[in-house]
Amino acid sequence: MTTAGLTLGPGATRKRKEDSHASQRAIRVFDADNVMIADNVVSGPWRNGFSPFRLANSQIQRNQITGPVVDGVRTSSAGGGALGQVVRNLFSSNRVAGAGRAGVFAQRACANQFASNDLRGNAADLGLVLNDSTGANVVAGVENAVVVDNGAFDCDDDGRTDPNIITGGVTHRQPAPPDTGGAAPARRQRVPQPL
Ligand SMILES: [Ca+2]
Repeated sequence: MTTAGLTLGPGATRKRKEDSHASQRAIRVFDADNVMIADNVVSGPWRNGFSPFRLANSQIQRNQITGPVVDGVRTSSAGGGALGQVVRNLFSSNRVAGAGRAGVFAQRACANQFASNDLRGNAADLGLVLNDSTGANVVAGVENAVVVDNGAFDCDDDGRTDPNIITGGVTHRQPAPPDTGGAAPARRQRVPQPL
């Protein structure tokens, strides 16, 4: 399956209002393996631009998402607490700008690659968030803006957490150690490194 070349703009507003579930995400892909999501243009106040659920071994490339209310890309978001993961996908050369929270917000995501995306110009300069249910993802590229890595998930169920790997010229924040208990998260910023 290929989803390519769609243009989803503010003109879809009326339809979104009529179908409030679908309205949440401009592009929703679920229970899919080995698909290509490429060259789509999403603009306007969608909640999330692209929201994959149980997606594996797929390529998400060269999509342009501007102005989502929350996130440009949001993985594994489902009502009712449905479980599933987004695994082993390649997100490359996508651009997200103007998001209300983050360019990419990843949860329940393992072993994906985020490469050469342009995630600058989102709220608080937040390009990519990997929450605690992520692991073994690889982030590369120099235009990711701020990357927050809270990954602490055991993706292969071997009893050990599988850290995300963050490279490139990014501002890398890691969570406060669990024993601090403070309200203000500690921020450790690394000097940008060449690829
Ligand atoms: Ca593990």
